[in-house]
Amino acid sequence: MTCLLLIDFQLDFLPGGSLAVAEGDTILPLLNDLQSRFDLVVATQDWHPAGHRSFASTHPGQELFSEIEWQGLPQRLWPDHCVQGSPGAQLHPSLSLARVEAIFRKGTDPELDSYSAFFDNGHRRATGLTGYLRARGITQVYVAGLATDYCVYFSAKDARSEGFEVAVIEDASRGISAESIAAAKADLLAQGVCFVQASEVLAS
Ligand code: VGL
Ligand code: ZN
Repeated sequence: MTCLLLIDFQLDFLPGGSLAVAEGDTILPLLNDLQSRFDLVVATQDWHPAGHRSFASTHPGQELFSEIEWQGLPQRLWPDHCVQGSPGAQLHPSLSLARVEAIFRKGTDPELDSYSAFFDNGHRRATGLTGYLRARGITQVYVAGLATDYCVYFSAKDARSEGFEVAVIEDASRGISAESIAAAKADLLAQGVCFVQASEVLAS
């Protein structure tokens, strides 16, 4: 059984949003077309309380996009984004939700960031996604969405370490920096994660 995991296709990560991923909007048709090829479709939503510790605005004197240590974990400092209930936190209105069975929200702990759909960045708390997928007999997880080098990367990495066969749909994902996209891909390949193109999935 196969699952398509649609990561964080939210207005703040799209052109015009506060943490826009370049060309993020171009993957919308693929995210919609791919859904019919899977037994299960699940989406995620970055969902931070106002004043979240991943926001540079909560660390006066620290530079936007710099990396600090917070509670023993590396933390990149982002613009305010995906605040619970705000317009920017909404999924893109043209993302088809007809086949999306569940939406997993993450990043809700005010002090702790959560890039992965499975665990917070400290691996302290699980979101329940592993058990949810296992209960549905899922063995293969395909990951697509935003951003390749953060939430797609960490979700794929955790899916693999949780024992699923994992593929990233490369052209149905977009990332923040070319350098960290390359590093993320190298690490995932080393973990046994496959990289596929949407056309290969659509042809299957
Ligand atoms: C993300 C940075 C901060 C993502 C979420 O969805 O990749 N990136 N929060
Ligand atoms: Zn976030």
